[in-house]
Parts: sequence; C-alpha cells; structure tokens
Amino acid sequence: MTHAVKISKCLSFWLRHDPAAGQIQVDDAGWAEVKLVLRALGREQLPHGLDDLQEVVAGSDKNRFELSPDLRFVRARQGHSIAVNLDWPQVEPPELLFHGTVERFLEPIFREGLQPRSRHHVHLSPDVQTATAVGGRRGRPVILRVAAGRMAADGHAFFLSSNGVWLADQVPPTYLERL
Ligand code: HQG
Repeated sequence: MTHAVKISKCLSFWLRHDPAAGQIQVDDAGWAEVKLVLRALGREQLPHGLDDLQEVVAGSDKNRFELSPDLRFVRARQGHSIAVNLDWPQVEPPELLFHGTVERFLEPIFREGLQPRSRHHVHLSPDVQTATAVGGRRGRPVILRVAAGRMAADGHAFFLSSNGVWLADQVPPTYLERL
C-alpha cells in the first residue's frame, strides 16, 4: 500500500467515522483542523506535511476530501457515519441511477429495500461503471438499477454530493431491478 493510500484510509476513518481515534474534532459541517490531522498522521508514522495532505486530497480517485480555501480545515465530502450536516443540495435525479452490491445482500435488499446501514444515506452511482467498482469492493459485483425518476415523482428526495455521489434516505424494493 502506498503512503498516499494509507493517508487516505486514515483520513476516511477519522473524518467519517471516528475523529477521537485521531485525537481530532469534526464540526457540524464535517471540518477538522488541518494542524491536528497532520499531527495525527505523524503519530501513524506517515508523511505529515501540508503538501502531503494536499497531494492526497487532490489525488483521491473519488475526490473524497475537501480542503478549505485557506488550507486550515479539511473534511470528507460524504460517507460519514458520525453526525454531520453537509447541506448537500436536493437535486432532481436522472431517470436511472445504479447501485453496486453483491449476491449475498440481494435477498434482504429486495425484502426491505436499500438501507443506509452504517452511513447516513444510501449511495447511488450515476453510471454502471462506477456501481461496478463500488460493488466490486465486496466480491463479484451485482448491479441494481434504481428507478430514480419514478422515485422522485413519488416524493422521495435525492441529494447530490460535490463529488458526484447521489444520496437517498433509502430505496424501497419497488424501485429496484437487477441488471
Ligand atoms: C448493502 C465507497 C443488506 C449495500 C463507494 C452495500 C461508495 C444492504 C452495503 C460508498 C441493504 C453497505 C458507499 C439491505 C444496502 N440489506 N445489505 N437492506 N441495503 N445493503 O460501504 O454503497 O471508498 O455503506 O448494497 O465507492 O457499498 O468509502 O455502501 O453493499 O461511494 O469513498 O450494504 O463507499 O466510497 O456498504 O458504498 P457501504 P456502498 P469510499
């Protein structure tokens, strides 16, 4: 694993799930002090200069993180399990969105719908390729097609994170179809 990947994994863990593990604090909008984050990276024996952090933020394949313009604060753009309020805009979704998962989750998914599990929202992808990568983290990917347009017409809200991930509170089974 490269240093950049290790730094990214630490950031994901502290900023989304467990700030205390990095001895940092995350405010209501998800921001943590860069100074404290760098100190925490140092404790992990990882490169911990501001330039190292900037490189990871800029180089993240999914654009997971965001630095404030003055470089004093950093946050994750989505994926939190801790309580944050990121104010993603509510946006009219495209007709279809996609969700990548694995075979073993299909039975509960078609019974109770897609549920956020440990995160705030269900994560949906704009295209099959992205969904395939998401599902592939857990095994052989299975792609579900989400009738997002119909869902929105029925009154369900969709939010769009700044890195292009679509978020919904849940997706009832009636809007799901296996590809
Ligand atoms: C499944 C990564 C049983 C769901 C990715 C998924 C994404 C159910 C898992 C982002 C279920 C939750 C999110 C139900 C859903 N019964 N299983 N009713 N409803 N599931 O990791 O969508 O690298 O919380 O199919 O790229 O896999 O972290 O969600 O398999 O954008 O930046 O429960 O995480 O981005 O897993 O991934 P997750 P996800 P990062």
